[in-house]
Amino acid sequence: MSAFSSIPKIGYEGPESDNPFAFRWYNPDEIVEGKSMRDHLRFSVVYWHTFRGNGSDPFGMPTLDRPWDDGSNSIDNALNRVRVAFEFMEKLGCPYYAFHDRDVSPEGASLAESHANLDRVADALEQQQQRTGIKLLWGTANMFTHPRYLHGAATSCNADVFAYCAAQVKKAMEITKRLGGENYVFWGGREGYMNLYNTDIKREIDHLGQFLNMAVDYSKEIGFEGTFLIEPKPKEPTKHQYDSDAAACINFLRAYGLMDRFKLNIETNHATLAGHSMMHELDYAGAQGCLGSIDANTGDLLLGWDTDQFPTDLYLTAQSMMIILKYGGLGSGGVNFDAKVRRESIDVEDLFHAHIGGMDAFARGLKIAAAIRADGGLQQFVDDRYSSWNTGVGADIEAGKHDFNSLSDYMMEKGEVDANKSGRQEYLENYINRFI
Ligand code: XUL
Ligand code: CO
Repeated sequence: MSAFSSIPKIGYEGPESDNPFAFRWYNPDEIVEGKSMRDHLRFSVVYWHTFRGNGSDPFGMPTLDRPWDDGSNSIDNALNRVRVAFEFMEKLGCPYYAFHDRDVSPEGASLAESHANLDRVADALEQQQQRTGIKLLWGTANMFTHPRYLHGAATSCNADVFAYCAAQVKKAMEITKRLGGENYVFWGGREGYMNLYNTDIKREIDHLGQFLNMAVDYSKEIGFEGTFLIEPKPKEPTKHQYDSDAAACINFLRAYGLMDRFKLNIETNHATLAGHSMMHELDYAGAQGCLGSIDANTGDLLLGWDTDQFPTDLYLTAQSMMIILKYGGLGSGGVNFDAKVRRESIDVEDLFHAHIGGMDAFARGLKIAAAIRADGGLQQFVDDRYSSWNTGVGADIEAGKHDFNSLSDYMMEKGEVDANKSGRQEYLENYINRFI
């Protein structure tokens, strides 16, 4: 029985099309900067929102019409969901997906039962991957929903919780490896605090460092070579999460000797919760060699929480793709739609509109970014802006040939700096608008 029989296979029809079930910009085989759109964007559907989201919120009950889901925690329901999920991704033409262990399979009465449930569902995932060619972008472990994580996961004050997490990540990593997952994500939803009076920050962060080093050791033991990704987020559900933004994560990775094994999975709505733009977070991570993957979504400027909306803003996608292209692409990462349809968007059709819109917005962002790069005017402006560093005293400073004494002598003789030039922000904003 098909869950989406009324929906056609989504194909590329071009910008003139008025078919809401077609791509107007995402043309998987189209070559941009020498690579297909499919390979640039590596789109991924998330299991947790798209197949487990039901429209409930802190104030209201489920609203979404998902006729295939009986709402139970049974294995049969989980297996049926796998079938539907792959039918959806096939129709959409999305090459990747991502999941948490507990999205795909139910928590059991014991850890052993949870593991066994995951094994059974992984069999079905593997079969569907083989049937469709759809691949796993990343796996992860949900260490935030169950009450045992109320004080944290690897940073819990309860040592048993740390041990439980080790067992859970061990299993999730094994399953990710088995399914050919290209990355493994750590999002520390409960790795933070609600109150500092009861919190030993030093001990908690040390434990997190120890935990991730154990994960690295185990990946070597089993030969899992996917990229490890930390996903920064500053708050929600806790008041403060230790992986608060790209800079905090990179400092943590350096402090605990994890830089060579980890990159970052940057999420738009998390960037904005941290008081940054997505462009800032991507550029900061890229500059430090840590740009791994993105969770593509957006927030609402008028709401201060993680609304996880599908991205449709062309400035956002163009800026994101400018930075991604600047650092040579996402490597083993992808554009993962960690986004959910609104509670009011109750039909299965809305799942298609949401993903088609996000994919088109990123495809168009890619083309805009490539056009800006091909024109070269922006890069030329930035190069010129820093040209004082290419010769003379600037080049000598960068080459390490100066100290405070020599610079003081230089400036004492010169007396005043060369004149500053305009930053031309308004000119550049107008320039970018020519490509949108
Ligand atoms: C939560 C969030 C997570 C991670 C995976 O805000 O983004 O879904 O992406 O655990
Ligand atoms: Co996310």
